[in-house]
Amino acid sequence: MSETLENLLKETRQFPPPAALAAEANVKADAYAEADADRLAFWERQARRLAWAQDWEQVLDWSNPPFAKWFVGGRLNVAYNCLDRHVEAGLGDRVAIHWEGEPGDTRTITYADLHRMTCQAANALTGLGVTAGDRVAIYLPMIPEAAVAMLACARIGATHSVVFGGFSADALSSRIADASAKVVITADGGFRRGKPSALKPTVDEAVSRSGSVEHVLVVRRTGEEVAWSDRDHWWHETVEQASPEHTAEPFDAEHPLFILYTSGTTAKPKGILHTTGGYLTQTAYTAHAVFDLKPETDVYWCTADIGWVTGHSYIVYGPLANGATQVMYEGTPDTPHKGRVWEIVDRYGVTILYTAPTLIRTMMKWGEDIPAGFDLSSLRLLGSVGEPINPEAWMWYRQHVGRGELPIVDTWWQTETGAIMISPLPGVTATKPGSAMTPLPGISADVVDDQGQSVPNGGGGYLVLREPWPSMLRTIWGDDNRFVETYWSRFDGMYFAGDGAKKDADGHVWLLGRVDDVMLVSGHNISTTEVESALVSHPSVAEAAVVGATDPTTGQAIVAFAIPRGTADVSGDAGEALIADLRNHVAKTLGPIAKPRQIMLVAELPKTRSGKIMRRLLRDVAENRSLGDVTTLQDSSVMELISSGMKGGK
Ligand code: 6R9
Repeated sequence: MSETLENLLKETRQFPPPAALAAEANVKADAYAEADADRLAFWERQARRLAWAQDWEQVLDWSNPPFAKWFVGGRLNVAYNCLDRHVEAGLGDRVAIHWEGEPGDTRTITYADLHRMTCQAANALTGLGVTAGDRVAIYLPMIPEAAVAMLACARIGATHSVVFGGFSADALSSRIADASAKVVITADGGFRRGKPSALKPTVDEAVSRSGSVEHVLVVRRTGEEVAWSDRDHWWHETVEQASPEHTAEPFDAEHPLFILYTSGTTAKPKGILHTTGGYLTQTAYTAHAVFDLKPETDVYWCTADIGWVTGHSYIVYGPLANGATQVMYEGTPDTPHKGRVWEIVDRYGVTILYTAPTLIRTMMKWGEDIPAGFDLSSLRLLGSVGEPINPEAWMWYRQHVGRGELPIVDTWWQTETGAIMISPLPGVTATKPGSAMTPLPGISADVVDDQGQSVPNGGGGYLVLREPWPSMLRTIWGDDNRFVETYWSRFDGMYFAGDGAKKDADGHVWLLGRVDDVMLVSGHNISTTEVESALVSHPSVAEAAVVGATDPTTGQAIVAFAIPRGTADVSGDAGEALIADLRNHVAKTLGPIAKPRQIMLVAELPKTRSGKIMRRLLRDVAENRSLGDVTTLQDSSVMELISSGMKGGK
């Protein structure tokens, strides 16, 4: 990585925070110095945001690295912190969730409601024999019961494992088996793309293959016919009949809260384990600091699915620990029309929107007339997560969603980090389009070279974390060796995130994508992110994915897949002309070495359910191989389209 072309993109635009927001911001510039002066004392103060049944004796036990213990000896209940204490403080009538189903049905759920539903679910799970330490798999659509199920597990100390609704029976059964889940919570189905999409048949198949499941709890959402067996229980006949009285028992700060599987490159997914006290401390703090969350007045909306870590930390735990009011939406952004997201912002007066670059680029493709058709004046802060956000997508977001004035927080983090690690602070940081900027207070991230030496400003290398942080993963479920091997053995004493990054002349961090995706062209390391951003900076391109394909002359050659913007003419000769123009545009922006060998114009790109481009599959196409594992693909028909285009095309 040391050979990375330096500062390929000469991004010079910079936007200071709006003065009014800066003046009232939850967190000011002094937070950095405060945390630098005494990192552990800083996190100890953040832990005081929570209600503890018993204080900790030690902030951090790092005597056996990389196995960390935070807030040693402390005891607390996560659901108590997210619900009971707000109700006890007289906030029971505050709306916790404005929920909207894809067909347009709505529910308004207050903190008192959410508390009651969670207590009932906790009692029902206890009735099914679930006790502290047991694992419960959750396979639900984006309905309030998903949050209730998670909170009910937390309340009784059961460890939840949420699996994306939409993953195959294979993916679900291997996750159930790995965690030996005793109960599965699911629904008959959910609504996606304008029609019911069944879940229960997948659960039936997965459960029949894994021996551990004793009970399946089923929410009725679509009303479609489902097969039934002795181990199945309707949610409305068990949970909704259970007592709403339940006393939350405190658990150890290191009690396992949840397992969340990430797919990784090898076949067996990694069960990332998060625990209680440190996780809730950092998710609560970052929601407060990065989103400047004002629970009395804000209406917050994170568009993530609950099956992604973003849904765990920034729909369920972080916002609810802060007592926030939020929007939750079941369906896809183009059902029944392409303005659905903006219609929801308009209807609920959303003030803070947290979404992914994939959605922003999709909106670019659909054109700015669509957001322009709605009143977005309630918005005051925008966030991005999941992938590097290309500078032009960032500018489009600011211009067409943020009225050319709202701050954008580009938040870098991972399932493994549990909470946001690198991000602007909205009232402090002068942001640069495409940069996640600086590690948050209390976080020590760095960019290092092959030898693990910190690179100077202007240099590129590997992103690492030098010090343990409260919401760090504690291990890979059932596989301590793999935990050490995967994250802690590349560089001595540092956590290796697997991402490439560079520091600009001011020391600000730019993420360059997964190091596995870096291309080696004629001896030069070129990041996929930079070539993609160069393509997206062309006025006719909304979205692009770039891969390195084996090439007899250059080692690897750059192959690009580009989605034209709504307005671009791409038929016949016009398409050929655009491709030629794009190749030259990249060469001009980044240098001739980065000129793609081949560019394909496509309508869609293969993505995971959390919106990440699956470059691995595109590499298979570019190298004429049969496709690898597609179980985490959001829409499998996309690959057929792209493969046939590739064969028929050039
Ligand atoms: C939260 C989440 C983690 C990987 C991570 C990186 C990429 C996430 C990013 C970003 C650049 C950002 N990533 N946020 N890259 N800028 N703001 O996405 O978790 O699904 O585990 O993915 O996503 O490559 O390593 P997860």
